[in-house]
Amino acid sequence: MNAPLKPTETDIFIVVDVQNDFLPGGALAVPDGDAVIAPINKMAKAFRHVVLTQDWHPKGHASFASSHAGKKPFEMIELPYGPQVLWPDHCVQGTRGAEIARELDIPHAQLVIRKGHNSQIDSYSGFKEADRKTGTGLAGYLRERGFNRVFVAGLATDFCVAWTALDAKAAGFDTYLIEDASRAINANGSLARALDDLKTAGVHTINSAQIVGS
Ligand code: VGL
Ligand code: ZN
Repeated sequence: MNAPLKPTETDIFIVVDVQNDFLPGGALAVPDGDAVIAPINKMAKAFRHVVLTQDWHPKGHASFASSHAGKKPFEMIELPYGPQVLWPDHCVQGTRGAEIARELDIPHAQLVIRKGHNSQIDSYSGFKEADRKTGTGLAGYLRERGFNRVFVAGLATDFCVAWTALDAKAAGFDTYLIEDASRAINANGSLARALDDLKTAGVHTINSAQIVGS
């Protein structure tokens, strides 16, 4: 197959949260999570411009079940900004689990956006925290660099990848989520919901073959 979406100078590839804790054996392992690495490495070679995101929580973060007496991972609570899924402790700043996977082969990545560092606010999106107010600066960075199209892949499809793609679209970028280069947690129907939200928002869902051929 040819590659109808061949990357150009004004395209950016955002690789979301490919970190040890989201890979097999990690604290919040995404099923089949390591399957994203080969297609992401292949795609990244086709892009001149790549940004990484890194989930980066302080110890005792409000999204950790362990921070709330009597609560277990995957239960919901209400935080001041709205409903929050509770997670196992993961991606704690400075730990091995928080490191970007060594197998990721993208030496030309230009920026690493760390997110979720506010102890009281989660941040699935690489653009905006879960209070939906506090920005990370990524939209301004991408605009100043003159990018038009945003391609998003990584972990997990139904949380950080989807929220990042939705916020890219809301910020005015033509946005593509690469499904075969992403994997989902899929807790309580979250994948179907995320795919529905992406469709409604006008985010294109594609496969990596449309970018790199097959
Ligand atoms: C993520 C849950 C909690 C993700 C991060 O990267 O999708 N999910 N923190
Ligand atoms: Zn997190």
